Amino acid sequence: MRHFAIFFLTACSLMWPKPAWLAEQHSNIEVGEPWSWATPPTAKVGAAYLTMRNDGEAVDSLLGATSPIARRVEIHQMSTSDGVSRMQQLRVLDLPVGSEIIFSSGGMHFMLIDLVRPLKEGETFPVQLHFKGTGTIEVEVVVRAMSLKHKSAGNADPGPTEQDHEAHGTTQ
Ligand SMILES: [Cu+2]
Repeated sequence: MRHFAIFFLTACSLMWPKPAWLAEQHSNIEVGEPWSWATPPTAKVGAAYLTMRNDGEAVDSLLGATSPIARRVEIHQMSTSDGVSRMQQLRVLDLPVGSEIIFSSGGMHFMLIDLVRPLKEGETFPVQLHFKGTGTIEVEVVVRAMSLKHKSAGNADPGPTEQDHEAHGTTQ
């Protein structure tokens, strides 16, 4: 029942501005714009992005995420040093009071490992975010088309390339 209530409140907050009476009950974590790239038919991994804001008065932490779309969901940080891109798995992601964390192509992302099916443009799938203080928040991730712009060379923000995906596969 509690799980359902959390889902209901999450769904509400995505559709309408939060009414004052809801502020007490709703979590202090605001999650916005969850999205993902579409994947090629044979892809085994995908990446999802969103923003998280801690509007509460206490620090919270993201402990992990799960989804029926993939066997495992990991929090990854992508960084580049000496011209080499690396993925680092974060076990815990702290959310200080007032902080906003933006997951974005080429930066922090949720790695969807062992996809049960490819991600198709226009589809949505649920992801459960597990917070230490707030508990679980479920969001619907919207799948976007992999644009030609992102595939072209020389783009400063190339997004998750086939190479990145393969790299993930081999580091497991
Ligand atoms: Cu990754």
